[in-house]
Amino acid sequence: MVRGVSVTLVTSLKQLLRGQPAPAGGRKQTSWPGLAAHYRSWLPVGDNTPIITLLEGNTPLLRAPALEKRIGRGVRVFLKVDGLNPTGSFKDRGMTMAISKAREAGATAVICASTGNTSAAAAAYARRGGLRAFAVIPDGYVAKGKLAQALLYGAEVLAIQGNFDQALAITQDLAERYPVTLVNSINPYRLEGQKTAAFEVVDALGDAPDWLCIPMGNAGNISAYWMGFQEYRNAGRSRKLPVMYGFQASGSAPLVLGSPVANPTTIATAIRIGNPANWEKALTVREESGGRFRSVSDGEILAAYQLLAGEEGVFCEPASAASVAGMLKHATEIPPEAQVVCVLTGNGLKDPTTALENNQANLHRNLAPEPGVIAQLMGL
Ligand code: AN7
Repeated sequence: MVRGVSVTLVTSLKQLLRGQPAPAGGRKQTSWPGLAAHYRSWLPVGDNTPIITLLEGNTPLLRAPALEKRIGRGVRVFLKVDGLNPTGSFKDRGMTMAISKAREAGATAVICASTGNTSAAAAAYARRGGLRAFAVIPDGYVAKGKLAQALLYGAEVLAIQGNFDQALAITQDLAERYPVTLVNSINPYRLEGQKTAAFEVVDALGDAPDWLCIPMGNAGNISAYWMGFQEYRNAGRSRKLPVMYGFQASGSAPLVLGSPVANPTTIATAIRIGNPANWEKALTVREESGGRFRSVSDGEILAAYQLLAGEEGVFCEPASAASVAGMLKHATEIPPEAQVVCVLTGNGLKDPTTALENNQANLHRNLAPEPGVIAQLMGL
């Protein structure tokens, strides 16, 4: 009993220190309140900020035994499964903040350019907050699930005959000339929200990992993670900082090549980006963390994508598998016994087309509805 009381007291004290009211009756809060409430003291959230939330964050950090077996040498591998956020990607972390701050500032409409996930998240949070949402996308290069989400969440979807980089340029121009708030990762509140993923990793491991592997498109997420790791280290929540490994698809690898790519290509449409918006920030992350930017081929991405689903039971989208493809490709660089976190940014269900066209399983169709026919195919 005494122990229970003291735990409650410590919890209340912590909440008081963070400027949060203790739950009514002094009871320990047991359900996740969303990342803006949970990490409130670390975020630009004030008394007048209406928090628009779908209870994003608090995603699993899952051990990956099949990957560990491949790498060996006592290396421990964890997957940050951010595809389990409310709209199925890490974008929700940034969007709860961007939309809350837009509402606080009195905005009535938001706009984004997107390869898909940003549009889904922007639409969901905007509508939840009573705002209009506009999404400018590259026609024909957004995975089906993401487009379906944006439409169902009630966004105005504007598909251009051009790529993401052109869509972003148009979007920035419109946001300057019209009363619509830009919610791409140039919006600083996006990175503020996304840095909470690094907090969660440290909270789960008790310290920062040795390596962090992450896919890069606009390089907003790698910049946000680095911000989170630094803030936690500076506050004494962790002792070390990870080495940051950013991976791009080889047909869309401007940060690896050191110059923009005019016509980016890759099966991982989420990161089909030739001129990243957070270019300078990304270079700073690489330098400060002693990290590396590397590219992985579509074949390597698809192999990691299938391995994750087939051996770890984790279905992520192709862009997310770039982090694991990169880790496996450069596994010999990982120190023995090191802890590695691979960020899985989006859910596999986002892109059913790629899954159906790239798997080793047999889909037996047009079968007679008879047990004998089925049993024969089962080979039992
Ligand atoms: C699954 O939705 O840019 O390096 O418009 O959807 O922070 O850009 C998506 C990017 C990685 C790259 N994984 O993150 C968009 C968009 C997935 C993604 C990235 C994206 P950043």
